[in-house]
Amino acid sequence: MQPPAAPRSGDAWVDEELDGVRYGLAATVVEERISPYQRITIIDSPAYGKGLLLDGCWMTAERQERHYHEPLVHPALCAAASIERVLVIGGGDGGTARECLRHAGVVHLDMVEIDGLVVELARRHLPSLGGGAWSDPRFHLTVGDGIGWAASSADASYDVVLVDGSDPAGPAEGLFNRSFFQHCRRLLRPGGVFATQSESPEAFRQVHIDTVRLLREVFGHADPLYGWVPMYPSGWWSWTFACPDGPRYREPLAERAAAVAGGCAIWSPRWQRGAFEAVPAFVERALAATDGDQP
Ligand code: SPD
Repeated sequence: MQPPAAPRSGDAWVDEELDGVRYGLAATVVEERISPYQRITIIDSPAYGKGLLLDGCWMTAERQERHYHEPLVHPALCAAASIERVLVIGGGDGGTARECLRHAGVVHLDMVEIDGLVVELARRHLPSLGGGAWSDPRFHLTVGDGIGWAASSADASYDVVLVDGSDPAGPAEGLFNRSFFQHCRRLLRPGGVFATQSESPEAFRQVHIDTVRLLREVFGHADPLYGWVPMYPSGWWSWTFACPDGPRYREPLAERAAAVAGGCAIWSPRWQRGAFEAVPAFVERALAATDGDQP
């Protein structure tokens, strides 16, 4: 991976502002559109290339997206008993689908993204995100409501369910609630694995803790994994993995891991083991208190 480059003359600061802190890049706005769901902004920055914001919040950028997509995808795809049928809810830039389809065992991937304009702009301006996924015959895109899709899909219809949504406000709010998670559990086949981005333990502390707690209640087993997405609020990020029949997501199957690890910039089996262990003490205490132990 290249180190970030210096600002160009003519670039302005493009910032996400949260609770009195700014997270910004020197960049030029390439295109901005209002969809029925949100404001979609495409920028170009010397540091991280072209990037995407939704309602002023950073989603992804060409030279930073691997920090986010690899940790969401590979612990789940390297652990589920089978990976024939995968569901991605959200993920309109295509990065999550691209990483899933690097696994040869995936036969059918449904991606359900609510905002067709995000897909259109990502394909036009950020083609490396989805890469070959958009034309892969295993890939099936539905522009529609992922929450409704989960509610109406048959029991035990997927091996892996991944949620790649934005923060819990606007169209993504319903991706953090009990009934949605209950449907995701219902969709899993035996040995199936669920994963979702679970916000920052620093910038979205309570949302993060509440999400891990709720997933433990709904699935029986759930664990957060910690990494870094430098452009996101605080830079410190998490993804939470859940499975009804035990924490099988913690240890990747060697053969599947070996097939994808060489093409990864961030994820490796060793990185994953450390990332599951890197639970901050305040989160560990909060979760232990929930489980009935002393904090
Ligand atoms: N605060 C940003 C959370 C965004 C998570 N989804 C990013 C989409 C990348 N595919």
